[in-house]
Amino acid sequence: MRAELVAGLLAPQPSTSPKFLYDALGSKLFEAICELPEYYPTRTEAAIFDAHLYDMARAIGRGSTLIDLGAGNCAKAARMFPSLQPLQYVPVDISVEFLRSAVDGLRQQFPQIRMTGIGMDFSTEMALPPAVRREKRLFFYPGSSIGNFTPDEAAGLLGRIRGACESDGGLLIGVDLVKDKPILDAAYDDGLGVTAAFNLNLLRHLNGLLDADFDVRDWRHVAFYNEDASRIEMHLEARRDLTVRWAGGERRFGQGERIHTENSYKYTRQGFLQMLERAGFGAVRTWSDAQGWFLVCHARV
Ligand code: AVI
Repeated sequence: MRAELVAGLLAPQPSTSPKFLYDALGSKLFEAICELPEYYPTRTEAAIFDAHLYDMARAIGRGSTLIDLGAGNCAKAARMFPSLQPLQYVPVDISVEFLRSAVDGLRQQFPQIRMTGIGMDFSTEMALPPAVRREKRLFFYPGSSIGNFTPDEAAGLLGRIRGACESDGGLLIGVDLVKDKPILDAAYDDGLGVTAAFNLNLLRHLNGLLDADFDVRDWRHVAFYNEDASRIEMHLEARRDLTVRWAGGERRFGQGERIHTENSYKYTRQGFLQMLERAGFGAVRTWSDAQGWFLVCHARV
């Protein structure tokens, strides 16, 4: 992790992986982002699920093994239990302790569902233990987190999910769609400055991980929709010439120089359906909101 971070900071165009945005405070700030009026994805996706839950359950069928990728507090999947009635629930997350307490709570509420929590970085591997039923696996990947991967990485992840679906599984996934630039710009640069705090908090996290001396007051949040690349870009920009030091190294940043901290790709409906097809999925059903801002897809093998 250290080597990866230092290599990113020393690159000609410095960058860090978006996973470093999520320390304890970063995760809380992301929860706050989801409450912002400008950040439409969370509430738009939730409204699609609320409106079509039973239609989705009919399309998917009951009695699946529900594998929740990046489960977090497991709340999104738990809302689907009454309609989907899964036989087994398998939340997967890199943050094991957080997952353990969420699953303990859910076990009391839904004693009839077998639950197997897994600590795994599913962006690089999809090794499910034998305790996970092979029949009717339903992978659940809401929140448009697929957008935080490059299209090549996203295609690789979809291919690995397809491989793990076996012969009768599927994928239920949420995807944020291309829309007018001012809406996207505001969603990632809100008036209250919560997204700015989320981005700047990365520097505090790096100070802890690298024993570095970033001063958040020397940096400013920059986020904009890059229409050519179909993605939101988040950066941290140096407010003045400065040198950052960490244990074993340092880098000089000129005023205006940026660290690229996150991309959030936006897809067209057609473009995403093609990606699912290329990954080897067959029939796809989709649900969207009236404005066509967000898409939920169920793809069968
Ligand atoms: C987690 N992910 C889907 C969010 C997004 O919209 O790309 C992360 C985020 N970054 C800034 N605001 C929200």
